[in-house]
Amino acid sequence: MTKSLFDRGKIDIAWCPGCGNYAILEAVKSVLADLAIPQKHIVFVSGIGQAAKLPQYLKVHYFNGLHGRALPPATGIKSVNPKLTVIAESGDGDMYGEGGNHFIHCIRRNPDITNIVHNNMVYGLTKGQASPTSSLGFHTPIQVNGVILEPFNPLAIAVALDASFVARTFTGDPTHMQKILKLAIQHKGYALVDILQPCVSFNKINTLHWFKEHTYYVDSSYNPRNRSSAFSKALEMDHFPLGVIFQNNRPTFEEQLLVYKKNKNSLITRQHDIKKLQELLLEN
Ligand SMILES: Cc1ncc(C[n+]2csc(CCOP(=O)(O)OP(=O)(O)O)c2C)c(N)n1
Ligand code: SF4
Ligand SMILES: [Mg+2]
Repeated sequence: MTKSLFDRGKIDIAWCPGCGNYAILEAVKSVLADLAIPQKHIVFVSGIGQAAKLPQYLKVHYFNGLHGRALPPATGIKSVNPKLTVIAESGDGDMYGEGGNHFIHCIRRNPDITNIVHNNMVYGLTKGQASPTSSLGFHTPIQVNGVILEPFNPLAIAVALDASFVARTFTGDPTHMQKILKLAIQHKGYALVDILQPCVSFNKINTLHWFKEHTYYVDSSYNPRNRSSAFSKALEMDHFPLGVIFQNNRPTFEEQLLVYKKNKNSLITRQHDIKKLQELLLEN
């Protein structure tokens, strides 16, 4: 499969020149092509923001939901049709702020979906307010004296909740980004990929150069199956570790659903008893 299959041809892309989102879009296309998943079996779900526009620029099925609400429909879509590859993609504000509650409970449920978060440490679309991952002291037109809160740590939260796959990568290294995205999509269970992404227009602190200086790769001796060391790794915020931070093989949400215990056929393929459904709706 070639990457160009996912191109939408001549379309307007509403991202600023130099934005890290372009590198993510190209990496996503390459990985989908490499994995050779039929396009009709791929569904993207996103919320609101610059990052959340990514599925609009891909030739796949997608559902664009409310701000911070990508994970519930992604979980639902995967549950009724487990054959699909479901990818929920949005920004740090959308996933960790407005969608923070869904982020937590989606990790607990462990649906077999991939969660890609473009972490530019700012609200890009609304022109530069602080996001949950903005650094302490980060100045914005709203936080005029600098952010007074410690940044939210998505990786530490995910490891603490026993997420089944937790990884971080960076738009400055497309090869690494592709490797991590591929592993995440192939992983069975919820897979978080936090992608450090520069916002060239509204974050003049966490630039491409800054990310290069403040990241390092976990080495080959690192064991992502050890939860205690994964938690220590996730807590490192001065220099962000890049790579697979944590991985386990706990049962997925779909596997645990009663409707699939005796009958493995996906819900989407089953005959529905409309009469029974109507009775149920009328009763309540
Ligand atoms: C309920 C609701 N609250 C607020 C907004 C305004 N809003 C739109 S995008 C956004 C933040 C997006 O930030 P992020 O998810 O980090 O995406 P980025 O634009 O940085 O890629 C906000 C606050 C909205 N659209 N809906
Ligand atoms: S505002 Fe920032 S995140 Fe949004 S497109 Fe421009 S550079 Fe990218
Ligand atoms: Mg953002």
